[in-house]
Amino acid sequence: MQQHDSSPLSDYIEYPVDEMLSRSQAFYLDIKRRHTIRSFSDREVPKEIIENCIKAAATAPSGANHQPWHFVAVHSSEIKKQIREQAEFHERGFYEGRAGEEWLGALKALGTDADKPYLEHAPWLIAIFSQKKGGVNSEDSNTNYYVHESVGIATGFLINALHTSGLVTLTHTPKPMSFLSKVCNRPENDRAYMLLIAGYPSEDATVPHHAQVKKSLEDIATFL
Ligand code: IYR
Repeated sequence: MQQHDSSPLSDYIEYPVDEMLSRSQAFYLDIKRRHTIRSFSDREVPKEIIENCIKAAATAPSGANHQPWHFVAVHSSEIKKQIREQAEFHERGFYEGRAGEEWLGALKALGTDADKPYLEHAPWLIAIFSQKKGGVNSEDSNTNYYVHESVGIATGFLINALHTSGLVTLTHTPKPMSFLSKVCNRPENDRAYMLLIAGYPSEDATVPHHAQVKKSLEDIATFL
C-alpha cells in the first residue's frame, strides 16, 4: 500500500461466530419490521434524535471520503406547508397523465395519489441533497466522485438509523424535485436527491400487501 497517514483500527469488535449468527438473524428480523408508511401522527420527535440519525448517516462511505451530501431537517410548519403545496402541485401533473399508464399501473397496489397530507402532519421532513462539487472540507469545490452511490448509501444509513431509533419513514421523490433546493434555501451546487418523512405512525397506519412481498434469497442472490 502507498505511504499515507493512518492509525490502528481500534474500534472493531470481533464476535464469536455463533454470536455473529444470532446478531445477523436479529438484525434481519429487526430491519424486516421497517415499512414505508404513508400515514403519520403529528406527535413531536425531539430534534436531538434527528441529529443523531443524521450523524449516523454521515458515517457512510463515500467517494474519496468527500461526503457529497447535505441534509435539511424541516420542522417549521411554514416550510412544511410550502413543501406540501409544491409537491402536490407536481404530483397532480404526475397522476393526471405525466406518469403514463404503465407507471400508474405499477403504483395501483400501493394506493398512492397526489394528496400528501403527511408532508404537513409528520414532525420532520428531511430533504437530502447531493453535491457534484465539494471535498473533505465543506468549503472545497473539487470534483466529487460516485455521488449517487455515496448519497444512496448515506440515505440507507439514515433510514436504518431512524428505524432503529423507533421512528417510521417514507421515502418520497416528488418529480420534479428541484423546488426543494429553493424552499430549503440551498446553493446551486446542491441537487435534491430525496425527501424522507420521519415520525410516529398514525394509529390507523397500514402497510400495503404489495409492499410486503419480498423476493426469496434464491431469487436475489447467487453464491459461487
Ligand atoms: N412520487 C409519487 C409516485 C410514486 C412513485 C413510485 I416508483 C413509488 O414507489 C411510490 C410513489 C408519489 O409519491 O406518490
